[in-house]
Amino acid sequence: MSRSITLAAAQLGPISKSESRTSAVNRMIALMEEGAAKGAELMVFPELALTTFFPRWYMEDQSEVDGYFETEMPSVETVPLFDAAKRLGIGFYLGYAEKAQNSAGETQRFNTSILVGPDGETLSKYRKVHLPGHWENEPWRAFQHLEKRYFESGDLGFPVVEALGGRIGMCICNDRRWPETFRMLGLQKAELVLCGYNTPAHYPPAPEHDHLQDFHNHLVLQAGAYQNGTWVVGVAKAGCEEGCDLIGGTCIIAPTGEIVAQCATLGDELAIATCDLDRCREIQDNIFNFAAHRQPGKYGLLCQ
Ligand code: ING
Repeated sequence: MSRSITLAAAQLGPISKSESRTSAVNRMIALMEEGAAKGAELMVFPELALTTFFPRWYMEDQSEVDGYFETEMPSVETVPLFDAAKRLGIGFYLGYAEKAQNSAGETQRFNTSILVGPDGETLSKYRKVHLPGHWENEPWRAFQHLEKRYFESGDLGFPVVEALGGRIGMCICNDRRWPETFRMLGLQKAELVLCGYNTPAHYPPAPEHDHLQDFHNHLVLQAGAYQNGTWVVGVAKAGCEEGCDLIGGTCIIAPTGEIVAQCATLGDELAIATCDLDRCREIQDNIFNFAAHRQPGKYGLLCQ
């Protein structure tokens, strides 16, 4: 009996600066309803899925910045999404900006994702480790990328949880570009890695690479899947959002590295596939059998 799970990669088109969280949630519920009708058991939404990608702007007023953060989850505006998930018996991955208090009472801000089960309970939380971009306003850029200014690097590691019949890990956007991300999950024998992203088509520090953004997106997702023998779901916030073109390329990738489903538009769209988690064994027991072939003793401290 195979351990199959039907996944819905739920791409979102642009979310404008003026669009309410309720509007974004309603769009996600519509996608969840569509996914449920097509047999989906797990919905994967993008990074920072409740608001526009606000790190594209320089803000000095902390209260303005904090307007993009959630202080609780579920929040008032996201309760309907959790309720829909329970009603439909569907789990979901959601990316959002998290404002939290640590044990010392200090405020912390993270670029966060959660995995929520079909009963509406949060099963896992991940906080983005690799924060791209810069700290201060750089007027030469067509748009800013101030994640380093608005977030702290994640402090929860790279958790893999047993859920929905498999071993599930999460990452967020720029994390997918770093092989360490997928290897940290692969060393825990992840079978499914969920990754939301907001990726501009234009990369100001190296515009000569702009035409490669879609290629690089699939390159890193497919490599991460193959080199760790895991299913990977990459989900975009796509389209022209407040004048900034974001790539699409939402896809579901098999442990072999093959793309088995992908979105064709830059709007709200599902890519759906039924994924046999036992197919991870084809890779994890053979070409990337870490116990048999990997040589951590030979990698030295440079690999720490
Ligand atoms: N966005 C981009 C990403 O890593 C980026 C930042 C774009 C880095 C293009 C390099 C090239 O996909 C986020 N949110 O991390």
